[in-house]
Amino acid sequence: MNARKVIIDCDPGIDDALALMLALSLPQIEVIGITVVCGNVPVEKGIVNARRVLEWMGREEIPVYAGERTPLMRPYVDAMDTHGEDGLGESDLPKPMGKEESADAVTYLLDTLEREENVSIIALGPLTNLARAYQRAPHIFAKVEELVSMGGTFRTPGNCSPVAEYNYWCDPDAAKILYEAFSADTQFKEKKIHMIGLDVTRKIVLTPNILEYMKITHPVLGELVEKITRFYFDFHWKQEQVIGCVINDPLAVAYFVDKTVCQGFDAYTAVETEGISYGQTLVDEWDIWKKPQNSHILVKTNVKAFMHLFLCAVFHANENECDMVLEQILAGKEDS
Ligand SMILES: [Ca+2]
Repeated sequence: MNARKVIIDCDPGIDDALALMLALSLPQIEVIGITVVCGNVPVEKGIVNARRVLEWMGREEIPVYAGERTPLMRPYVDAMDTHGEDGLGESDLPKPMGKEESADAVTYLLDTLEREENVSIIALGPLTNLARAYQRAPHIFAKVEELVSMGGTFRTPGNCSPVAEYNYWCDPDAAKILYEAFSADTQFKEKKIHMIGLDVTRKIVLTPNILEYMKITHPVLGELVEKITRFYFDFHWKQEQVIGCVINDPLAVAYFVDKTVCQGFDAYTAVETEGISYGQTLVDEWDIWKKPQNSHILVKTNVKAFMHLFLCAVFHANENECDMVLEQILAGKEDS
């Protein structure tokens, strides 16, 4: 199998850590670099967490680059209330050995896209690094093979305001620059931003039962996941009366390798940057504006297919056994 070359742009972050674990476990993906952006946590903490995950997965050779430390125009608001002061649920895990590379993330992104063919980006945080790269060299950034972005929301409420999801709310100007580019800049040649928004990610809940199964199939990684999600479990209970936690980012990775995990439609999408609805994604589902379509909006997801992929790839679950366990755990929840 020819693995596809991917740069993961992220803000780890508990669910980013889980997404990195998935990406590093899938034979379909070759993670060539990780770029960190300010988001859930400041860049310095995000780098430490990315390196922690690389250590857990025995992949310390993958380079990690420090990206933008503030959004393009707005003051920076982190999400450490959700992810803990360390970004990994106050898990107090040992510091990793490595450190970040000397080049900055934006320079690395552009150098790599210029030098190599068929490089895709999976963006799991605010789009600041990518917008900066596009602003600096549009013709190079437009070479990106595929861009999957966890962010935004179409029909379901936001998580930072009634209409806005955190990544695009944190840096709406960056999101706007990229969505506009994919609509108006012909260099992108019909490419779309694959928007994995809250419509689909909210369906992905890591429950105590699934966590228990992770610990049975791979005790070392299962216990790490338990350590980093405990805080997140508490947050979800207090905030939304959910037992377990929503894990947004891994779905973007799963969708990248298996397009049947989510279904959606093409549309023009605008990002609001002003007023009380800033960060909102306005999806022109009915093509009222008649603008070139810039996005593929995912609205349905197969929870069981995602969990199966995640558990088999990262935790080495047996395929048949995993099927049976998910039947028990997810009864009536598939294809939501
Ligand atoms: Ca993230």
